[in-house]
Amino acid sequence: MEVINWQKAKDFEDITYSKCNGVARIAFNRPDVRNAFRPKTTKELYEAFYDAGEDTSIGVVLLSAEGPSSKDGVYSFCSGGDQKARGHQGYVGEDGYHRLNILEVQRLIRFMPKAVIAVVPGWAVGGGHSLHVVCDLTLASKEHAIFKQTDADVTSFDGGYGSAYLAKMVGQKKAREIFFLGRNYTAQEAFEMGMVNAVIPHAELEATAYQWAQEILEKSPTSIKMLKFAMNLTDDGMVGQQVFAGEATRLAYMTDEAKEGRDAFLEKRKPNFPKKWIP
Ligand code: S0N
Repeated sequence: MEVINWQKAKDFEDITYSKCNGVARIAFNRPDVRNAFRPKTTKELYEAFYDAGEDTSIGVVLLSAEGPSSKDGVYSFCSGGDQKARGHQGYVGEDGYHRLNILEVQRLIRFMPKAVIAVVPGWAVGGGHSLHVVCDLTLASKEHAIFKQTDADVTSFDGGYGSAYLAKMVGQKKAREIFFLGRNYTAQEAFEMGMVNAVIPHAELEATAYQWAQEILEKSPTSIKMLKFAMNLTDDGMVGQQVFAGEATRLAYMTDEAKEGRDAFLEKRKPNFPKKWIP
């Protein structure tokens, strides 16, 4: 298997961010609190995802996690919103404002024109569970991954992609069971429900995720982008249509018609479009 030579892309406190051969790896780095996210974490996630989205040398993003915990050796992907950063109005940042912005991170993942793979080495809980749901693919550790929804235990719930989109993925009854009972599910159970793409031996998880990314990178970038947006479209309503249609417009710019439309305006004349109505 290829040696993966991750290069640090930027220093952060709550996450790590690195790149290698067309792949960006963004990883939670608060293993002692099961990789819970606080406002600082979501700010850093947003910045890293935005950078990966803009970087034309990057085609696939892995959302993973560092670990295990130095306290007890337990692995986690993410345990959602940091309950210690929660005041009575919501999650509080270092600046004293109540905002978490995890939903903005979700939207970046959802609308970025690149495949995003959740790499789940351990606990995926609460808002951490929702993040794996919103990623395009999920790979999970056979030995350590556990999927669980505690939103209804702590009254900090995701009524968007984390629940409603999950129901489209695993079915209404199963999604309601996951949220209403808050049970633990193994990687194999999550695979059988249809919310995990593959169950991977823990020692091979990261290398396998990188390998899946390399396979995707061999495909046509425009096809991957358009397929992702097409699959999102019906669930995302008018915004889904806007995102897909924006790419259709971009493709239309490349036609002779678009060139003629622009040139006619600039030359102050009537456009003379090619008289071909291709069916
Ligand atoms: C993950 C769990 C199941 C692991 O259990 P385990 O292995 O028994 O470990 P613990 O002993 O419980 O934990 C080890 C240490 O880690 C700390 N810790 C764990 N999770 C968190 C957390 N989420 N926040 C803060 N600390 C955490 C423990 O405290 C412990 O520390 P020490 O050693 O110091 O005692 C288990 O830990 C668990 O259930 N965790 C809580 C999971 C949870 O309820 N998460 C929140 C769920 N809700 C969300 O995430 C909502 C997200 C959100 O923000 C949102 C979503 C949609 C719309 C809007 C919003 C929004 O609010 O903006």
